[in-house]
Amino acid sequence: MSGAGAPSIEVDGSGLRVTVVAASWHTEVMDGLVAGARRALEAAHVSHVSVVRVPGSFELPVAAARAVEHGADAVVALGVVIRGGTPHFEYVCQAATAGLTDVSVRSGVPVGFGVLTCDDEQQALDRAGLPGSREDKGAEAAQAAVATVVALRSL
Ligand code: DLZ
Repeated sequence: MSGAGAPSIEVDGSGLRVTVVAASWHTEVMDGLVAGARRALEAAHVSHVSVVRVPGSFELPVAAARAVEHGADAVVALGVVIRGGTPHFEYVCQAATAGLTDVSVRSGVPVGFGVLTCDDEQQALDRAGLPGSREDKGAEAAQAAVATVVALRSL
């Protein structure tokens, strides 16, 4: 999937409580994603930000569900899954994607999807919001989560 066509999102998230749930595999990329999400939330004036680390992307849905139970207005889910030589990649990606979708749709709480699913580490670094990266997927996921809270409130 290309990053071309991404919208420019500017929203005011003042007063919102946002929880960032972040996996821990692939440290350098994850540090970039978490930092990007923090920058975007600060730019959106979100002052109540908490970050919860879980071991892997497979654990993101249960952490997102708990964040919702604890009153988060939005969740930002961040992870990096790198394809290996076995079908494990597909199972972890599928579980994370389906689980996060389920949490969001069932609860009505937006979950920004910042899980990178890449063929190799370079693809992930290119999207991690680090110096030299072409894209900042942590920031994009945070902006999407906050923008969706605002959009849902207008309905
Ligand atoms: C096991 C595993 C593997 C092989 N690769 C990744 C990965 O690239 N990214 C990631 O976030 N997690 C990976 N995991 C760990 C699983 O997500 C999960 O934490 C374990 O299977 C334990 O439940």
